[in-house]
Amino acid sequence: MKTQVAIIGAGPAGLLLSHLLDQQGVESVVLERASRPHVEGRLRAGVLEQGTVRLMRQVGVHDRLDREGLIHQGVKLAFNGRVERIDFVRQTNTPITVYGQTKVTADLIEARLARGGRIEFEAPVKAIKNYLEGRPRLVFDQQGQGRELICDFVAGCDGQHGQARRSIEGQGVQLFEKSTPFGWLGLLAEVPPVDKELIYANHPRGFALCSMRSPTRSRYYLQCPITDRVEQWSDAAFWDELRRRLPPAIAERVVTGPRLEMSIAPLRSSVVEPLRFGRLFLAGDAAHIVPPTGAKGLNLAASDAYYLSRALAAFYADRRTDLMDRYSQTCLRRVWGAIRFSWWYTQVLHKFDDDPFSQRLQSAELLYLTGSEAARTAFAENYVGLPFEPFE
Ligand code: RFL
Ligand code: PHB
Repeated sequence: MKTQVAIIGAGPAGLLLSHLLDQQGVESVVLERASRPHVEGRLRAGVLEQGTVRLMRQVGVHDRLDREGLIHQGVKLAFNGRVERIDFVRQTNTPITVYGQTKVTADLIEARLARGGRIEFEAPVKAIKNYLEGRPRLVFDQQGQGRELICDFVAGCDGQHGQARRSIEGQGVQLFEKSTPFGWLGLLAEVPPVDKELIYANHPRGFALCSMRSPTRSRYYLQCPITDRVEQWSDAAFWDELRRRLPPAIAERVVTGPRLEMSIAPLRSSVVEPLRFGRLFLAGDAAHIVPPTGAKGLNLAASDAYYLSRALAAFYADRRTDLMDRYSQTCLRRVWGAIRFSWWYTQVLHKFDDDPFSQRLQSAELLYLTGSEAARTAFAENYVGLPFEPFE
């Protein structure tokens, strides 16, 4: 099997990249380890930056997004028993769109297949060969048989535990990492959200987040020790703890219901540098992980896909290599912007220890953030998404 660009992974990064390349006349094949229902059912992010929505529009995958995406003009922050709102539109003239990653992925897969694109499911890549010199070759399994895909370039969009990240180990890679001792316990339920907007809550018992997937479906999160297991948490214990961490006026409005899903996600930051190794490029979670607090993971996957598609398209159109040469640098600038914001926001909202000094600092930080026009603008600018770098 041969193609121009071999894409490993049918997550948001790989799928969006295949669409963007197709639009610019570049052929690709996506190899995905998991089955289609598994990929489409993975419950993860929920917030799309305007830049991500713009890319979905650009590739013409926006019908359901336009119908079902919830446009939010701001978010609420609950702390010290008060609730403050930051208005994104007022501060930056830009809203966010609440639309689940499951829908993003399902929409991109459906459109890709409808346009004759190739996505091979249940086709795990076992090895990436010759990417430093010569023609790259992917070795993968399909229906119990070993197969090969020969290509000009490889896009490693296979997430944090994928083959791309494994392949580059020991090649002068720099790894930057910071972990936290806690995670987020998430619960999805078919109940109306407690508020029209997202509520991020800082509380002495720990962080809580009220989010949603639709006007009838809610997604809530609680900070928990990373050692907690989902089996330890009953639905009743989750709802009780959530209400304790919200201001009373909000807590009494929470509508509870049985879980559709419950899971624990770790909170950590990690970046590998560089993102390019000869003809292999890393994009999305394969290259970097952000704690979910800033809602940046999926959006960074989208901006990486954009930069990579432009660089590869410039090569095929005009044999230009400068954008590929700059790929790592261009992506990393936006990545570190998001890492900075997500880390700062995680620190401001979560309970790290019992030190009263840290608690006073958090309180001062939140009062400044919500009280100063300049701070609100800086927050909004980051939350709605830093600009994509112009290409020239
Ligand atoms: P993905 O979505 O992980 O997709 C990678 C794909 O590669 C496949 N794969 C392979 N395919 C072939 N051969 C191999 N050897 C392969 N190894 C792996 C995988 O099956 C998968 O389909 O990466 P991508 O495209 O970079 O997208 C990134 C986003 O998915 C991610 O940043 C966000 O979902 C992060 N994230 C969250 N982000 C938010 O903004 N808000 C959240 O609430 C949020 N919650 C989460 C998350 C990530 C989680 N992970 C990774 C476990 C919750 C969880 C649990
Ligand atoms: C979500 O709805 O899953 C969500 C929203 C905002 C975040 C993280 C996750 O910061």
